[in-house]
Amino acid sequence: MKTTLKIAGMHCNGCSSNLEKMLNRRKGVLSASVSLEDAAAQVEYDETQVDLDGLREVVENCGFDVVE
Ligand SMILES: [Cu+2]
Repeated sequence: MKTTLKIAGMHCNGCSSNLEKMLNRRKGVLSASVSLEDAAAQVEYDETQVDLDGLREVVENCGFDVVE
């Protein structure tokens, strides 16, 4: 499963690389890449192990928000 999440609250490369690292650590995430310019995270995940709420939780734990 692939999704693109719009992320609010990232200000620098430190923000985006931290979020990318934390997403990649989440169980069920196969690959995640975060773009500061696009304010977006592209995430490929195994939907049997993590869902959108789980991904949103990672984003919020990093101090950012998912824009609906
Ligand atoms: Cu930052």
